[in-house]
Amino acid sequence: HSIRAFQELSSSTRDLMSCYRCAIMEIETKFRVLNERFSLQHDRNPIDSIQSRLKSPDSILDKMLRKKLPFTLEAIENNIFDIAGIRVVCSFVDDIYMLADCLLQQDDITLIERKDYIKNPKKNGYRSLHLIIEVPIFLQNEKKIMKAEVQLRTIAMEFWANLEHQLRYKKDLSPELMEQTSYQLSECARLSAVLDEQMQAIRDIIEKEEDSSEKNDSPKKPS
Ligand code: 0O2
Repeated sequence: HSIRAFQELSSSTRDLMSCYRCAIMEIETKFRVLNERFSLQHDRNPIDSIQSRLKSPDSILDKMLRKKLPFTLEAIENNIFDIAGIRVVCSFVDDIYMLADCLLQQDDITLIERKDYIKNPKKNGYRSLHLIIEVPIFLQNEKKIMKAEVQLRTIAMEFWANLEHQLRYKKDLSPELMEQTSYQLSECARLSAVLDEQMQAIRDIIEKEEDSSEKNDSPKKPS
């Protein structure tokens, strides 16, 4: 019944979904530009990969039902903020915060909500920085403000989240095995956080060394 209700909105739903796709394009471009400029200055890419997705109708409907919302486009736009989802995977934790700050400094971006699951991981060990933002899109004759969810995470966080997501759907496990795997997953999350910390520490040492050798190499003023 609910799927039919959703489909009956078809033409305006398609229009709304197209607007979310445009928002994804805008935000992806912003991150590509930041990556390009950073790599020019620092000779390395802060972004490993960008993956985007439009939330599926089923998943939107699930969320509407969970939140007991009416099936109207207005209710979707005003309550479901992750229809446009952009995931930015970085090599280092510092790059996550640097990119988030650069994005939020842009004068067409408005921050609606920030959830820092890196500083405050979820109970199961999930880590990522989530930003709900508003971005303008420019259509033929109008400007529309769209909401989107940006998830920023390291390669290690992405690896863990993907595996955890796969395993969460294996529902035929016995309660004992469930408990054991939950414990093991939280251990893996802890190890992945240690890995991130150590990789960051190594990079910091290397960059410091490069900075000081650049200073030493720069031509000295004649005395
Ligand atoms: P999908 O398939 O990515 O769309 P809210 O959106 O605020 O109503 P919630 O769940 O509090 O609901 O939002 P939150 O905490 O910001 O998390 C939303 C998204 O983060 C999820 O989207 C996942 O992509 C990711 N996420 C959050 N917690 C976990 C976790 O424990 N494990 C993994 N693997 N991913 C997580 P969806 O809608 O669940 O799925």
